[in-house]
Amino acid sequence: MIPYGLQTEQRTEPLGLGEPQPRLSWKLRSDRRGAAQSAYRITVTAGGEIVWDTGRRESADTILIPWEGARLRSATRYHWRVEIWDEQGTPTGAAETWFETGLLHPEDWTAVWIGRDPVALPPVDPPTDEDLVSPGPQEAPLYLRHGFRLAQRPVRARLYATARGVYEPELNGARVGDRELAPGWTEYHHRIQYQTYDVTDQLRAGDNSLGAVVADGWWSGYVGFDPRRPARHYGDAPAFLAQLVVDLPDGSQQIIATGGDWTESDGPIRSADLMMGQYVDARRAVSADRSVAVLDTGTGPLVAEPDEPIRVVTELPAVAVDRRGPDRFVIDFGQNLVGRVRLTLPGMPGGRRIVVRHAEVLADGELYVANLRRAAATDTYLTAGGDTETFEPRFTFHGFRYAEVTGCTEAPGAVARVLHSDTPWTGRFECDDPLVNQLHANIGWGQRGNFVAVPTDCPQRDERLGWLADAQVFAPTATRNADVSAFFARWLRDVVDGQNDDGAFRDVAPIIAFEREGAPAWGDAGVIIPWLLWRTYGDRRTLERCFDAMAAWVRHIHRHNPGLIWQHRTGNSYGDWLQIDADTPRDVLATAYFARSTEIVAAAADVLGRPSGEWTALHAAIKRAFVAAFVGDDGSVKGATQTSYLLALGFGLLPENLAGAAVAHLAADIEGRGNRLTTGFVGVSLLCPVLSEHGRSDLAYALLHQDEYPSWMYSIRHGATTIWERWDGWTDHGGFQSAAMNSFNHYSLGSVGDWLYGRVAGIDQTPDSVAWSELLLRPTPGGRLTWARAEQETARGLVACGWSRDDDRLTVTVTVPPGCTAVLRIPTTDPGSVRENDLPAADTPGVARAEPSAAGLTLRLTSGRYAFTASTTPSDSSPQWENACVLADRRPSPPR
Ligand code: RAM
Repeated sequence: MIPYGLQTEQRTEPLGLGEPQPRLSWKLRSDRRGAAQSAYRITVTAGGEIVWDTGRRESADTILIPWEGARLRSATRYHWRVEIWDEQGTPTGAAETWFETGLLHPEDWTAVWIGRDPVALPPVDPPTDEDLVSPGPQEAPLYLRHGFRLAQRPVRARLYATARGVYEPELNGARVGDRELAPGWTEYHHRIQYQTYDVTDQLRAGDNSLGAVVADGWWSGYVGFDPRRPARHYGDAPAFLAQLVVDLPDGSQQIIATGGDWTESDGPIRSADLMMGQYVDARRAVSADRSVAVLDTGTGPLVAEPDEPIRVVTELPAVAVDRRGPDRFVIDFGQNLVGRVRLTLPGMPGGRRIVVRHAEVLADGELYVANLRRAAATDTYLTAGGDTETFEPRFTFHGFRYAEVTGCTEAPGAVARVLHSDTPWTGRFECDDPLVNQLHANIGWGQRGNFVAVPTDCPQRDERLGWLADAQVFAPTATRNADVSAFFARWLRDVVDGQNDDGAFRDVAPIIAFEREGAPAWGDAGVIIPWLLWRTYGDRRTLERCFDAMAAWVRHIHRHNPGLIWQHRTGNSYGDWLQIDADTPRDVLATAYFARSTEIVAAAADVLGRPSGEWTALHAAIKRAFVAAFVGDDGSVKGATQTSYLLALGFGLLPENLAGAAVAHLAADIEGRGNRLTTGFVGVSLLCPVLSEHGRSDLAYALLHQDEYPSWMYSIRHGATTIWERWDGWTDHGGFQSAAMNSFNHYSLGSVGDWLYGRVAGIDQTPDSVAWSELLLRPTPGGRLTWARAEQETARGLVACGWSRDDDRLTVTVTVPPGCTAVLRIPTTDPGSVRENDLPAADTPGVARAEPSAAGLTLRLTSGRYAFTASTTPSDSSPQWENACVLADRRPSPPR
């Protein structure tokens, strides 16, 4: 057994950590059954000295162990090592990693904010949309520079930098690091993140120059669909702040910081905007220097960047370059993606104007851009002239599959550069149905494209906001695909920062355009996601930090709705957004979420050792009020929409004796429509999970395979490579939905991804399990599939589950990480037939218990890899069989 995947504050080797008491984690790997850690020892050194030694601790803990060592110093590299002992007490392995602190104290900073001097260059009129695409006199990006001398080559150098805007640092003319769109987007009034770079190798003895290019970004560019720019959201011009700390061989230290002695100038980038695109005149050099102005800070405090930066993560070559005229080409990258195009242009004279436009789809063979609304998404390049030139825009990103290039008579070389917050990818799902695999791929691409600094609704049009409901319905799926622990923990700070004095979360975070109180299912994300991070990653600290805000949200709803039916202060009350002709009553949806959030606050209070009685009682009272107001004696729920039933069942609001009837109503509605769904953003996340939970995986599979409108497969049949915003984004009967709101890359309806991992392949955890300590493995053969499998790199190690079936034999393979246990359900009508290598399951090493039932065989497993076979009959995936499983599973449990 070995420890691996060591992390500090949920990051691998973070440079510039800001947390004064970081938490240390590792994962475990072993092929041996029953392997478990019985003890660990952490030792930490800095500068050759031991700063923390836990000694041998008899403990199975591996996740987020809080720092108890000496107080951390700024700008210091800490090396840590963990040694572990197995369940026999035998030392079994060790691993090492490091982290480096950033500038931990405000007094560490000597740098000041600098920007364009309004006296040296008086402001011009704010640019119009047209100016951005084809700029007028304004010069948006700042080219900043400062020369300095070093007596010797440094032994170590760190650059700490940030911007009001987005920036790329440069040292001696070369770019520093590989971050894109730093410092990302936060509630800038509350916090602005700085980045740390190791620049030791980019400095030399003698003359050096430190610089940066700074563009508007979220700070002063177009944000959301608010037409104001220069934005009054944050500020009207970009600024920069940097501090270079150089350690010289003689032990001295030299600090170079932004200040009034820096210079500023124009350069080839004439304008750059996240939504509008970039305009470059490659003939222009960085021009004469002007002095800069020292600015006030105008932002919240500087904080270290706590999560993965945005990077160009992958590249896709063009799959087709189609000539459409003497100097016009349409390029297809084969995938709707987020990033930009890198063009390699054949030699041509200087000043040729190359224009690149982007679109997600084609209409009549040409780019369809109406749905981008005011986002011009147009990059313009005036050639320098001469041999081959390369053009790749910066400080902007687009959502596209197709690009149109005009101005060049020979076909350009084209590569799509895909960028997003670089959350480590952790999940894999596969089955034998290529359409289902395509759905899974579409969900993954939706996640990539919309995890850009904050979780956004869409990446292409003039919106790209951190919508809360979208995030909460998709978050469980996101945690399957990638390690989004640090990403969401950071964004939750924006969510909490956005809460108003009355306790209301908002619809979006950071707050742009939507200042109203959050709507039901939107504001509730502020409660649901911290709980999800606790359940998935064991992140108690984030739960603790969010708890008061979570409780304040529930109090806010309660205060304004003392009758416990949430009908007042419902904000924009979007309901089951984008449902299909099945408008769930707003009070049903709202009250269900009120109950849900209250239930989570009660569970969180228990976890944190705070009083929970008030919340438990309130939750019970809301449930009673829900039933009294909305539920009939026959199990019907007001509105009788699929989503009415899904909320009532999924959030456990019905009395036990009515659940079966409600499931029957739900199933009848789906079946009555020829196995079609009507759910919008809110209901869809519960659809397949609730059906499976109530013994109707057969129906969940029917919805999965459905390819008539509305369905997931309908979009795939029409060429979707990402999840669409709307079931009817394009239909045979109506063509395009209204361009006013029709994104082809919105992750919300992709929330079914969680069910693909959790039920189709079968990876879940028991209700009381935290961070996958006790797995619940329920492989669910069904639908057209003959096999499915998934793997997930969890906080404790690799979990896998898969199944395959032929006429009469079912094979189930699972991996349980060291220290974890699993409850594995093998679906068979003949529990006695379950074997591993000819041994009956009960006698298999690592099987702690085998419980046969009408539902199949339930095995309690210790860690290890297993492969069981069972005899199977087609009836093994029938609803009756599943119902037996469901009954066996029933017991009170905290919210999932
Ligand atoms: C749309 C957004 C988002 C949704 C809101 C209500 O504008 O794209 O997905 O949450 O509306």
